[in-house]
Amino acid sequence: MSFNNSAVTNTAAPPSQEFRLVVVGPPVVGKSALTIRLTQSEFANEYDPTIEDSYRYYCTIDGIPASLDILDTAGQEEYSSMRDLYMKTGEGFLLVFSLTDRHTFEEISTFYNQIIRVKGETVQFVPIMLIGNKNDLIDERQVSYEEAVQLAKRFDCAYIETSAKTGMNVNNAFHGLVKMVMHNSVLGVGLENTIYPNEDDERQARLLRIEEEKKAAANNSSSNNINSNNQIKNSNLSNNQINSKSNSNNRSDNQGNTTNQSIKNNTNNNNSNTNNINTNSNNIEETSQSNQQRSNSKPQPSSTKKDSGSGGCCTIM
Ligand SMILES: Nc1nc2c(ncn2[C@@H]2O[C@H](COP(=O)(O)OP(=O)(O)OP(=O)(O)O)[C@@H](O)[C@H]2O)c(=O)[nH]1
Ligand SMILES: [Mg+2]
Repeated sequence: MSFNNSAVTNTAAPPSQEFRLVVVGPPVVGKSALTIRLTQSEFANEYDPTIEDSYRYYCTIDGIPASLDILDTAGQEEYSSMRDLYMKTGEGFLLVFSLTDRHTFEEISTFYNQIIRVKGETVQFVPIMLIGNKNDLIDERQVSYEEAVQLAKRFDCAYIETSAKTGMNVNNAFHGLVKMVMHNSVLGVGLENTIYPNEDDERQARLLRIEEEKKAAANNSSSNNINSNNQIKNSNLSNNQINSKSNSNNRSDNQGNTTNQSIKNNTNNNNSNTNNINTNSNNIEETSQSNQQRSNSKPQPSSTKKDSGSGGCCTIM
């Protein structure tokens, strides 16, 4: 059984916004393995049932220095009494099932319903990333991509397939969830390799924004027009302006070195404007590594337990 109270000491922690994420789901689906892959860039091959572990992870997402307070929870039923508390305090949830175990897929609704029951009392939208883990075990797959996407649509959340073993999409899963918390929305927040609950809405929103940008640029250029030749030139210019504006949205998210100090900044950056869509996605820069110290301790309230890990970065669609 693991109940760790770990601490990581890095240097030069930037002032950061804190996000409280909770990893939930049935036993043996890979919740701990995913968390360890993100925070320590390792694969935990051994199964050590979790009671509750807490991790601190620093990174930069959408240019914002972020401090992730990640709670890795117990899948085992005997610890289910702890769920209400961490669901209350969590801001975003990674809802993990195993692609190789159909039973865990069927069980995930129980966790979802509990999150909605607990969080629904205080918020209208709950940021949730549904995760199908162990996608490296292709031959053992028991849950199809399509039915997982259907479930995500029913939950009105995003879906992503990961492998803690290979590391595939692990950063995207955690960072995508942070973006949902930041924007208080699942649509249009720029998730990578992730299925939106409603792709048509997402596409429509993006097209609308591009149209609006074109109109605005055309208006600007026509007011500067002196003759038709100039209009053509200005129209070309406005197109370039759109491109240049779009390009400026490309991100280069650098992960900083950190300390284990707990920096509490304003976490109420709930921007619900779903038009705030970034359509560019392919600039990623990752710098990382941190010194890590881990120590075991007796169970404590989750809010007092802090671990830490190395940072990473994510891409914007
Ligand atoms: N092949 C493969 N194995 C994985 C993956 N993720 C986790 N595992 C293995 O699955 C087992 C269970 O992983 P854990 O991360 O401990 O599971 P958990 O969900 O934290 O389980 P509880 O703490 O009991 O709730 C371990 O032996 C892991 O090595 C994965 O992506 N691929
Ligand atoms: Mg675990």
